Amino acid sequence: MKKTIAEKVIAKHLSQGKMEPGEEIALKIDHTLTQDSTGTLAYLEFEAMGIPKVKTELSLSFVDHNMLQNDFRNADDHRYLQGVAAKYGIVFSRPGNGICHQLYLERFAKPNATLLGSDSHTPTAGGMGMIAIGAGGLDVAAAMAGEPFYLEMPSITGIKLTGKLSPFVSAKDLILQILKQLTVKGGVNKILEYYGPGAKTLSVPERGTITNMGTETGATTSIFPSDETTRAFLRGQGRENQWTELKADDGAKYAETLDIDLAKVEPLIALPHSPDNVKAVSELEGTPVDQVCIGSCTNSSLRDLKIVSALLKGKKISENTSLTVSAGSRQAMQNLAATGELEPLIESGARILENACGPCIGIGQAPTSEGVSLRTFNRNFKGRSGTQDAKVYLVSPETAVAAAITGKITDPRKLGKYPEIAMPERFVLSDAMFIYPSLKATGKVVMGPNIKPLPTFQPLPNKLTGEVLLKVGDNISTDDILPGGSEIMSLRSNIPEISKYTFIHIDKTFANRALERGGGFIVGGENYGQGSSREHAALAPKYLGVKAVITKSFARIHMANLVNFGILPLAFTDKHDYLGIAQADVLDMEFTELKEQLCVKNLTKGTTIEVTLCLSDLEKSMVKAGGKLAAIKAKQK
Ligand code: MIC
Ligand code: SF4
Repeated sequence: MKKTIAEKVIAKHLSQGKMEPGEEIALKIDHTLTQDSTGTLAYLEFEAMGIPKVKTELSLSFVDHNMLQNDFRNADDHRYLQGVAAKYGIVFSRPGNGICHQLYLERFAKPNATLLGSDSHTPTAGGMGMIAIGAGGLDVAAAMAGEPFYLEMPSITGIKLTGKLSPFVSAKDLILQILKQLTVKGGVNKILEYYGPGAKTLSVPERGTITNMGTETGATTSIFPSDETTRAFLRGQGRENQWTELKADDGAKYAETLDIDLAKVEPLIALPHSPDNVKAVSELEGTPVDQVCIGSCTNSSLRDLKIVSALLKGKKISENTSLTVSAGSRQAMQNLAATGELEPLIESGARILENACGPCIGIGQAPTSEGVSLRTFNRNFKGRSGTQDAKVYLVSPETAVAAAITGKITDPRKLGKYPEIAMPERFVLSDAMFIYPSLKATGKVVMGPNIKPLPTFQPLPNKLTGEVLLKVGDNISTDDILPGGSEIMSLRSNIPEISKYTFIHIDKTFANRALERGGGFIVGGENYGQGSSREHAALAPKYLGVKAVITKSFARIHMANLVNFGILPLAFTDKHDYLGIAQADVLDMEFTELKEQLCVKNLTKGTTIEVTLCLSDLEKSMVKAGGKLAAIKAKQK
């Protein structure tokens, strides 16, 4: 059979199942990645599994999200993570080293391998020809324990690129164009595979920008071929020996294809409050801009910083606009400094932040009330910046600089001549901020007072009764379910405390009501749980007693997280039934077996509706046991 590149990597790692779209498959995982804000739970879960050392080829623990140390809590998390890494054989990336996805791409990604990460933007490494998938912490913990990763075999969309991007148009504009076409749910259960002559014109970091934001389409992952460009990047990183070629067989078939002529892509911008709300920058020209933020795992590579530096050279930022720049890694920052290209940033008035996620997840730099903020990031969900009424737009680094200089949304093509930037043949390399575990090390694991034990849950009863605690609309993100920001995120290791913030910006009475009523149901629209991989968005509702979530459809990672924590993910068999349920209705369901079709009685309205439970036998057994951890423990007994 002629294979696409995704099929080749999957075939090499397939430990169960058939590579047919919709079939459950199990993949051997070579590498795992965690970051601090999902990592503490992932490692508590891993520790509960009782495995002495990780069983993967390589496992990495990064600290990049909760970087503010306003009190002991985040610092204690960092200390816990460092101790766990040393004890269990995990490479630890110290706070300040940079953002997990950027660092992983630079130092560890290699073609033809698999990566599972407890962060939804793990597919960034697809820019290196990997199958890199985001998942909940528990799935990553299971992979560290040597378990394969189970998923639905996605269908493969081929995206054929021809031509070359024009001056002032970059990879971000291309992925925004794709998002406009596919929307935030168009990629669910798909792999976006890039090919064609246009793909060759894109550098590895540019490919990383595209695969990073493929996540916003809901795609399982995105992948580029591994070619001479990949090889040159690895050579520059002193890792050419890890290069292997990866290309699709001639005549390989895609389930569907998109054709994009790169020369026709223009500067684009995603409007508040969704990454797929895309328009041409030229349509919004003149809108005053209060803040510009450059960075995040989407646009913080050396390539991006160099173009920003070249465009800012000799210029000052507008006095009405604040500009922040956060490099994706210490390496990118060091290389920028080595060639004197950091200077124009400082000279221009940019505020240079730590190499971390920072403003992307509301850790500092919240915009002014009703402020307009242009960001090179990947998500602009309402309130994510830390200011509920701010208007966040997503743009390329080129468009970001144009706004920082002029103080308003400006087509970057007006900035004059597009500068040529030279990428180093050999990067300045320093791995000093990685701590490699030694074979003998045991590591001292210290838990601060904010790190609470994982809650345990009972098996699912055969009768579920309760109130609809909340009814929400389409595209509810995990940021809506359990928001980011420094205050709430400092509680990531403390489920009882963080659960108080569940749905806080949608309905601040939710947590109390759920506890008072002894739990209940949530009703949602399409693409429920889009966005991040944070399992807290499932674990906190579970802690509050949520028994089932009934929606028109789910986002992939969140649905897996619900299953992992024993919440039934049910879909309306007939989507019109969504209209027949109201908040506060009392629902009742009884079953002897978890069948694909189940009945839900609405005791308030006196109606009965059918819902679909689309789970494999393995997943059903996990929900029944009260979650994945309970199922693993039951197996060990
Ligand atoms: C995000 O971008 O939303 C995050 C913060 O990186 C999350 C992970 C988390 O919630 O800790 C993600 O993308 O998975
Ligand atoms: Fe960090 Fe933002 Fe990337 Fe999430 S999307 S990993 S918060 S930079």
